[in-house]
Amino acid sequence: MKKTYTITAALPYTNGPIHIGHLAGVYIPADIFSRFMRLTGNDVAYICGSDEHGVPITIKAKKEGLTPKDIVDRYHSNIKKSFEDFGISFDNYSRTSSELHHKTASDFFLHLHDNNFFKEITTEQFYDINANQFLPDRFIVGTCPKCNYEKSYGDQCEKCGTSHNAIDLIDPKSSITGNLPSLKETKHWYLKLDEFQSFLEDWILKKHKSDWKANVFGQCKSWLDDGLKPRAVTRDLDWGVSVPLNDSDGKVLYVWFDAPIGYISSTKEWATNNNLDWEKYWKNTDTELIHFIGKDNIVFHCIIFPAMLKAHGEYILPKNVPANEFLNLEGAKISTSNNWAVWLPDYLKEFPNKQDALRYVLTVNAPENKDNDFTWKDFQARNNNELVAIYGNFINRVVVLTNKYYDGVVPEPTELNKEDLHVLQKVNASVQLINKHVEKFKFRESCNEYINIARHGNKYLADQEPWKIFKTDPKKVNNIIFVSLQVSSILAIIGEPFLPFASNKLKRILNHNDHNVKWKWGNLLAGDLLIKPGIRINQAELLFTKVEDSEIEFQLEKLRKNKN
Ligand code: B3M
Ligand code: ZN
Repeated sequence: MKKTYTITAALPYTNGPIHIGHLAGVYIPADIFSRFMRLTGNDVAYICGSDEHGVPITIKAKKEGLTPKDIVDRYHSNIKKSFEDFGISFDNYSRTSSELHHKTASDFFLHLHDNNFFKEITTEQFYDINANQFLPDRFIVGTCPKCNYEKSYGDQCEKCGTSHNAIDLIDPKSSITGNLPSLKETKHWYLKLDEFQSFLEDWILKKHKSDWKANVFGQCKSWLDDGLKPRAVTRDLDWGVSVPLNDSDGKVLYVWFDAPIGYISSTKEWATNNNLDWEKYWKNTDTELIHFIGKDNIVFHCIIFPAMLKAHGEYILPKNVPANEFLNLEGAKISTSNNWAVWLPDYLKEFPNKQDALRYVLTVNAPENKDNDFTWKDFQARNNNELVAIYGNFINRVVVLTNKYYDGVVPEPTELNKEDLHVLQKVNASVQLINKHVEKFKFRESCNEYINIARHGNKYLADQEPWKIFKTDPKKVNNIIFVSLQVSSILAIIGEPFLPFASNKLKRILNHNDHNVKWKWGNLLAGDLLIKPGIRINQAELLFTKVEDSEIEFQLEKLRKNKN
């Protein structure tokens, strides 16, 4: 049955380019899911945008002697382009500095304010006398009270993922001047999270124990077990959405209050541009809202944002939040500040036209249930041994033989034999499995199953050896090529979520568009033919090319240099 999906991918901070960790953790899984749901006939809004507020941006601007606006303008375009380059198929990519977002976030805050969901509390906060400003969140660095990591931020420890109050850090220092901060009184608005304790317990612990991933459920449970407390949703900063109240000079909304509302404003922007009703995607209880995020964002998407949505009263809550763990690079944590990363703009320069290779390796090696490691050797092996040697080789053989024996015209089959039917059955089973895995957010397994289809086809062709019997048994060869072309067509169609560039190329080679080849999510054996006899296909083109040893050596050398 056709469903409506609102699929969100975490809004990246616009303080640097995108790296492979971002792609593997959030944007590729969300893209596979979105493309797959569109392919199977659902109504999809795949929503994202730049997260342009918050301390990381201000810090970067200070470091470079620029304004926050300069920084977000630079990286918004840089990031947007990377997503386009890698085929991330957002329906809308917006930004939180937009007027529409400021208004949406402001109105949301006011609505909660007017309905008495905030408490005004005056406390002492860290203040840097030399810099003449308060030090919220990342403006404070100190030792994490939970795991003892020495560079924990005021709001969250990047090592253990705990989020805390700056006051609780051991040995706090200003990240602007390095000074020991002093304390100064200030008033803020706190969301009364404690009032949502029992609602959230009921919703998460009772209703989502079995369908949310164990890592997500576990983090939620530990938050709820600790007991929720009111949480400040405003900050003393000059960059962000201004607090829309009278006595609030110099205060903005906390970035984690406004950013998730960015999903809503991005949806509004898209709907307006396309003459659609945005409310269908956020207020209709039949719509499935799915948030794709990294594990450090779990509490914000599973506890705080749902509490905000519930408090507002008109919104649906997420059906699932399939958060991933982290991707490491060559055995070490990816780090922007240590330049230990593979940046997408660099990758594209060094491996032009190899976006699918990266998408593939990041999918089959995704940190779905535990942190995982990206190595250049593994990248090379998977590209050369799987994409080139199995998938590419199969397609190349089929297309070359079709051109050689039939002048490119799909042959008419006669009765299929046991082997022919067997390979079609196997492909059919793989297709069903892919469907099942994607619905359960198991993208590694679904992508492996996808390559299994090419594996089945490749083995079938190698076993049948049509090139040996073309003269003696032409009827049998007709069947072999016909069956192989059906398998190739399935690969082109169902490969679109995983390897969109190869899929497009293959559709062109097989002339799918000219012949309006469409696929019902049905049974290949029940006569859902994909490519009919008589259709003329095009000449072979390579779908994938090898990665050479020298290219891998170059990447490793680049990393080695960064280490020193
Ligand atoms: N910008 C945090 C991050 O990149 C953040 C996500 C916002 S999603 C609403 O980890
Ligand atoms: Zn920690």
